Amino acid sequence: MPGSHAAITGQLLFDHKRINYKRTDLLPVVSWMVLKAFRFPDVTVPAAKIDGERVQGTRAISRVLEDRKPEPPLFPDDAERRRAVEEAERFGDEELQQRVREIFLWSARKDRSGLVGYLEGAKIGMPHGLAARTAGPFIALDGRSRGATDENVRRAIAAFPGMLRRIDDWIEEGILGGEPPNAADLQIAPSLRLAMSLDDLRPAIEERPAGRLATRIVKHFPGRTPAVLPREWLEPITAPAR
Ligand SMILES: N[C@@H](CCC(=O)N[C@@H](CS)C(=O)NCC(=O)O)C(=O)O
Repeated sequence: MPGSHAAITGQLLFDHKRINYKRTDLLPVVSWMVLKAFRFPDVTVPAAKIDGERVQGTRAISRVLEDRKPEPPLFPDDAERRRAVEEAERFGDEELQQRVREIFLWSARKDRSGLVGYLEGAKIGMPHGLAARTAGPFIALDGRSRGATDENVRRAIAAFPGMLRRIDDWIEEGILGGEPPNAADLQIAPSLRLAMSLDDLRPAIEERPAGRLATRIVKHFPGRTPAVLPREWLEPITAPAR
């Protein structure tokens, strides 16, 4: 979907390598069946067919693309810097992306009024308004299957300040934020942009280096979700630093 952070990373990787691709939009949950029908081993996007080979997952895609078309590079040549970029990419994939997903799915389940925006430009074979209006059970199922529980969401919000500090530090050290961007920039920026589409989280992100990096890399991110999270859950990101 246009508002899927992992799928945006997939697109940015192809764009970075200047490789043309045909994008197929899939509604969440329906995507599980379609990906199985196309014999992908897992049920997540991005899932790509590259020269006939099925490649699934943002980190698998970045490696296959780097291997097939080394220029422009996604990873630095220097071994130590490469390890640092790979660690930042891993963090973006395994930690940040999932925490943001939990918070987004929980929030979208509470208030679907902004959902239609995340479909901007999608070709899904039905009017976007209808898809958004009937999305309730799909979001609920997706939320359950991806662990968007109260407990996980509270934990994700509590982890947010530390994750943002880590990203700001990487920017200061030059591991993130260089020009052209590397695989870790392209992994992390879409997750930050999805987080910034939530009115509850945007103020804690947009004015810091992490937020500016995200906006530079993902110029336009579709969708917006109103503030719905309980105030006390948000204390870790709203309380003034002591
Ligand atoms: N961390 C993996 C997984 C990506 C992932 O979970 N993608 C989500 C969309 S953002 C998905 O396919 N969700 C399927 C679903 O939950 O219905 C990656 O970066 O490729």
